[in-house]
Amino acid sequence: MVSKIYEGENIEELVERAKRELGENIRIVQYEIFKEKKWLFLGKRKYRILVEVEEKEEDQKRVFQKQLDFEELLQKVESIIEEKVKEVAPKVVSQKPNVPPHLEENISSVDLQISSEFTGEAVELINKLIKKDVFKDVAEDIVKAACGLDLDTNKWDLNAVTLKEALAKGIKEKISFTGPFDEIENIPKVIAFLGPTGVGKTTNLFKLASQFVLNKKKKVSVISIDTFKVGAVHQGRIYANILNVPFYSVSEPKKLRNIIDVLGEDEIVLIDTVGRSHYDYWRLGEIKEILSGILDELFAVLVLSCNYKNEDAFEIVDNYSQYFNIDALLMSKIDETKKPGILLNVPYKTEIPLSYISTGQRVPEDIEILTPELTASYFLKG
Ligand SMILES: Nc1nc2c(ncn2[C@@H]2O[C@H](COP(=O)(O)OP(=O)(O)O)[C@@H](O)[C@H]2O)c(=O)[nH]1
Ligand SMILES: [Mg+2]
Repeated sequence: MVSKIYEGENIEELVERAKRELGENIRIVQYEIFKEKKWLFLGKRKYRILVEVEEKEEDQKRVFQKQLDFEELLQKVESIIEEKVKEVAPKVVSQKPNVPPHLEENISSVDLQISSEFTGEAVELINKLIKKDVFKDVAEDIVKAACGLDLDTNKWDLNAVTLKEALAKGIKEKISFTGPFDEIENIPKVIAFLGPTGVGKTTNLFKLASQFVLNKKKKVSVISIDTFKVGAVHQGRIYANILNVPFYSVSEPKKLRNIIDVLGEDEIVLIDTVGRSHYDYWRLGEIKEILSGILDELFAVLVLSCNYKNEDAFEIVDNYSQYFNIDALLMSKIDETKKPGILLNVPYKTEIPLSYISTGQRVPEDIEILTPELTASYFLKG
């Protein structure tokens, strides 16, 4: 705030002067008429105005600059930490207690010779899957579920009409699917989106919010767990405004509990969480702490990008599983990869059901519910 006093004989001139010096947005907060004494006589009539102006733009710029400085500092610190984590990464991976049993074997596997139990189209399909980064044992087991024993050769071959049908059948048998969240039995009231930074939590949360509100006529509220308090919730607020859904930003467990308690029974609460880097796992404790009052009723969705390599995806699932009971996987960015092996490997090995898949950047269009058929289709393209 800037304030300044102007004095003169012509009020219009004073205002003009103030505007020239302080800008168009001035406010006149005091106004006085007086006469200056000159010897024994009273002088001419004069005006005195006190003018104030909000430094709105400048203030905002300054706050924004502060945020940028802070972000820059955080990024520097985090890139140093990331480097350090990378240095010790091999040790960390080999110590993981929950690494799926066949993972190490699969990663280092050089011998991709398909089991001689298979023949014909079954071999063709297994090969297709392996080319798309599906683990050999996963590919074989899924395909086997769609096979019958060929009596002539005594080997497994497909017994469905098309490859897609066969693969969908195998996937249906070996992997589970949640179906739309609002149609699950005992509809989850509170759904939290977890996952590394940039994976697509916020955008996909709002895609679903939009579906629930517009297509299903549900009541939805969005709560952002803000562990940084530096405006990371800004994006969420913008989407919430566009969609016209209530938006809260919370950083304390009690406040979260209170908000959820006052929301209607039939309301779906979508919780967005904010991460900063791939390696900020220590923040999971912080997120869990804020969610601590509602863990019992929480439906935890882990968002994974289909373009993650197998190793990274399993490491992420492993880390998040140490803090949360993951109820569903939401797979993002299928449009960004031709080798979406993790789309089968992760649900197969971890037994966590698949839910939705995000197919692009457009909000709210680019999201679909995953079915065995749709999942199969991504492995038969190209
Ligand atoms: N190509 C593509 N981009 C996506 C997809 N889902 C999200 N994104 C983009 O990924 C970026 C990060 O998304 P955001 O939701 O902010 O990630 P968050 O940090 O996990 O909340 C944004 O630019 C999104 O538009 C997707 O399915 N395909
Ligand atoms: Mg986000």
